[in-house]
Amino acid sequence: IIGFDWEDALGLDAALSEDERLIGAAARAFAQDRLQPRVTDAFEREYTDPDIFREMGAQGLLGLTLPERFGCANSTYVAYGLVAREVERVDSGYRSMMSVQSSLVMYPIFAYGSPEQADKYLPGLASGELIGCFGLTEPDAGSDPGGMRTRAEKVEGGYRLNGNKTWISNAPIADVFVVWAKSDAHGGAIRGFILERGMKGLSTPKIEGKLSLRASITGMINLDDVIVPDDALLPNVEGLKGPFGCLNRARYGISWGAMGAAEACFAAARQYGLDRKQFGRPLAATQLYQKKLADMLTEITLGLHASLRVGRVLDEGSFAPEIISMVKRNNCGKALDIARVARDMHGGNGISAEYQVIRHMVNLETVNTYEGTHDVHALILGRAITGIAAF
Ligand code: TGC
Ligand code: FAD
Repeated sequence: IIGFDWEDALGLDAALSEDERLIGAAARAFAQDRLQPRVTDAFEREYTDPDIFREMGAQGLLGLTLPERFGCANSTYVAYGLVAREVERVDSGYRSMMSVQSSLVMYPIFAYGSPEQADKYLPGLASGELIGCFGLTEPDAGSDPGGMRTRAEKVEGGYRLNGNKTWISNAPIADVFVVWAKSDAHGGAIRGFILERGMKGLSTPKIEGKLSLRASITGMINLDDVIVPDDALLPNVEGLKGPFGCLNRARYGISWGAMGAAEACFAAARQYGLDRKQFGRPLAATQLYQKKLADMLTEITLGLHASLRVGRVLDEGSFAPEIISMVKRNNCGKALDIARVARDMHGGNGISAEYQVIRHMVNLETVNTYEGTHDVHALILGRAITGIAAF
């Protein structure tokens, strides 16, 4: 008889390699020992500790899938997903810091950069000595990044960049900026540029007053006649497939991360229901409470296994981006539903920072929106299903 394990109902653990299991366990220990104790205070004070990048780097969690010669683990996308799950079990903001660094900054430098660019930036980004950010979104170009206004103009020995990026994770504390702009020297095509802190005309004001993802700093990247040298251009990609190639990886990681946040909410609601008595019995002894737990566990289990399958496909090397849209969209939407229900199951205590669920709930509002909103991913799938773009 195979016993039922509510923490691993369909045997995810058994489907992992030994290495993946070890990486997942190490990430869990790191997240619980180092991140969990500081998150409530960080969220309350809207404080992002830059040391977290160095701590993640020391733990080998940054750029996990990239080669060892850059100080990375050369591991699988499944392992990367497990790390995202463990970090986001604590807080979506901390996972955000990790995914931007790994998938949106290190990956494009590795995949589209010159060997010199890779050697210059990747070791520092892997150790967390350097902090990176990714500038695609603009005030008037969010879901439609093709409508960006940021321009790169050819000048002698380099390019002059003008424009404004907004809602950029890590920007106010970043050292390295992967910025996407339309380049006149390339017929107006979108190209990637690597910028550095301290360049004249580059400023990164913080966006204040977020009520979601407060432990992860967000800002703008303002480019006012910023001159970059020729070798700041990412030479090996042109067009929207550049940023989307990075987003595929980050969106995939988010699909695991969102399930980590959902698992935290589910486990908290289960324990609360066992501990809390009303009408002379534990809340968990009521049919409604149990139905909610059963729904949560089912969605988490299906979501995790779908992400595992997508991870295996990514590790095989060729994939349709739509499968990533499917798990990013589904897992974010389900995680948000689970967090809202878990919040309700905690009654009045559910709105308190101490019980954590409302922090996950408000964080997941962001996670459901960034890297392509829930509806934009529906439209990506709708286009693949019907052959008609309905954006
Ligand atoms: P479309 O015509 O569909 O495509 C233009 C070109 O891009 C290629 N492409 C992809 N390539 C690789 N992977 C993908 N997923 C791709 N999707 C598209 C496509 O093949 C084409 O290439 P080519 O060679 O023919 O030119 O483009 P569109 O303008 O119609 O786009 C529509 C849509 C909705 C798919 C797209 O714009 C979209 O995904 N919008 C959402 C925007 C988004 O996700 N922004 C994310 C900003 S970064 C962020 O949020 C970071 S938060 C991080 C954190 O803190 O964790
Ligand atoms: P809009 O595109 O204006 O969408 C508003 C609403 O309209 C949404 O519900 C959307 O689904 C809907 N909608 C849009 N188009 C359609 C359509 N055709 N049909 C039907 N409905 C539609 N960006 C970066 O580049 N780098 C980052 O590091 C980054 N970090 C972020 C961190 C945070 C905390 C947040 C909140 C955002 C971040 N973003 C980042 C930006 C994020 O990717 C965008 O917010 C997201 O892509 C949505 O764009 P938007 O906010 O302009 O919304």
